[in-house]
Amino acid sequence: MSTRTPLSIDGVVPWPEDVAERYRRAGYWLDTSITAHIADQVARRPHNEALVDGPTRLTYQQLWDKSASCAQALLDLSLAPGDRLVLQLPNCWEFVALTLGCFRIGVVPVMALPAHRRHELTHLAALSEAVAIVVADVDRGTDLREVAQQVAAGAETVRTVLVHGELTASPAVGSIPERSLAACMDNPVRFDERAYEPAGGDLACLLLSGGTTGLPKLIARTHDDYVYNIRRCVDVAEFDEHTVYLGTLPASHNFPLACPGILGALFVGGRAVMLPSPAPERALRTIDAEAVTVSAVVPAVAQTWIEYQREHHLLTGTSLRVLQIGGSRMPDELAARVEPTLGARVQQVFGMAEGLINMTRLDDDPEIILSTQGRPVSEADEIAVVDEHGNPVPDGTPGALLTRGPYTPRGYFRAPEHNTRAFTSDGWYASGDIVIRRPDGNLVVAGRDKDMINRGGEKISAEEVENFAYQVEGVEMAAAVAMPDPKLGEKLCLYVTVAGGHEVTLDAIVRVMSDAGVARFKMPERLVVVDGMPTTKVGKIDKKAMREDIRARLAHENTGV
Ligand code: OOB
Repeated sequence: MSTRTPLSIDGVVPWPEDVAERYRRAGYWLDTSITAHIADQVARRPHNEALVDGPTRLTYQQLWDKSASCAQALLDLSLAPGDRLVLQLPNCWEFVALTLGCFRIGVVPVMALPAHRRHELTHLAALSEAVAIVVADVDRGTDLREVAQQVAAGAETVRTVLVHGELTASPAVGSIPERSLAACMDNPVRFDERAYEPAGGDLACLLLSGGTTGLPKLIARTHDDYVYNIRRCVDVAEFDEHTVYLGTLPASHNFPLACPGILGALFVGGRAVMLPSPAPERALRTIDAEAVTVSAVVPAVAQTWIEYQREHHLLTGTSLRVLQIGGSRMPDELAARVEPTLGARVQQVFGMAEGLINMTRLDDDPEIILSTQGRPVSEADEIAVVDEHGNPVPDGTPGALLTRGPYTPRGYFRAPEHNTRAFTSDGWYASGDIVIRRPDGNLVVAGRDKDMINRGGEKISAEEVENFAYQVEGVEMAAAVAMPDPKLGEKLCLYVTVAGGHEVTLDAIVRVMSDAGVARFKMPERLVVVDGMPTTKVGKIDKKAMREDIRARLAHENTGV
């Protein structure tokens, strides 16, 4: 247990002291760091395998040593406790070693997604005032080293670029020197661990919000709250030392990182297997080869695994016991196909980087598992389902979800204005989801009242895309809405009105966004030019009408009627 007082970082919204005290007294918050829990497992089973990435296999002791080397390298690069580091890596063992290295010395990783590009990374670095950025060399044809230099040019606090892979052969004059991440992994360790051990109240990491505003918000997760998040998820997902977890969604996402995910497997002495993509062939082969017992996927990925297995019968073993599915609403028909094809029980997970995690229990009745998104993982999670005036609605009636609890922070990082909208004055977080609470306590996600498109679990803020559309000449009004997609659930469709004499194309909009360095998954996939936007009675743009319009257009095209 740490005896240090937490570092104060400007812009982190704390829980009220009386609530914090209650969480401590109830044993929800232990005043321990994330890495202290993993250190226990290192001491207990140093020679057990902790992490697998292709041919690389690391025992608990080896992973621990690599993470210490990483921590030393960060200190040598003059990073100090409380400093932020933008972390963008594919799923690989280095991701884990570096994340643990950060945790051990109180450096705070900002969990960027692999798909992010200049636009998002610059924003994340500037908002967090990051002093370092870690990227892979090249990803899907983009030179991320170049992107990192652009980020450093746009966010002046960045003074270190760490690269996973090959360094730039001949860096441009004036660019920030690149360091090799590989060289950080075998550094002799000199720092005194006890002097750096974070306090429970210290910031552990900054997660990204699903995003309903122009640019992603950051969520400050403390060691206390994240440790509790992991412990509760470990219990409900029944992880233990025999767990072999396949990490195939991007590891920087809360779901595969900590619900219970990679960190959960390491908390209980299990093993995590890292895969950079959930593409079905390699994923199914890996499940067999590594005797994976559990994985976490979005519904769109579950569907590709089912289809692939039906056709190619790659899974021959019976190791896979549980498939956690979440991130977007799973159609009930899909849920019913998982166990017969993949041989794994379904665990629905309805969670958010902002905190609250709901899960079905492994021994729930099939009806609950197949048709609800589960219930909170903690008895201390407070849930309210309310109408548009904030009044509770009866069970069985759809309403907006509000929540509070020991791992749901009370505000976004450095976003005071947005916090007044997303949080009530008494600290409830309004998730923007419309849910039905059943009398048995399980929640069913019935829709949402936030302006976001959920593209197979990847969240896109409508406002962000609309802002880009307005940069295209001729666009008068723009509205981004979700259109149904059989594979991803939703895709982004953009409605525009156009000034006389102009022609606006989807290409032109996509070009503006790519030129600005926006992640590919946010690009609109369809453009609808209309004479006027439908409006509600009070004169607001009526997105519901547009969603119905695009649904009708697609149905018409598919049936040809
Ligand atoms: C997870 O986290 P985020 O932060 O990317 O997105 C949160 C939002 C929720 O507010 C909800 O709108 C949607 O994603 N969502 C679901 C869902 N799980 C998440 N909607 C319907 N059904 C579900 N099962 O997506 C996330 C974080 C931790 C664990 C699992 C998912």
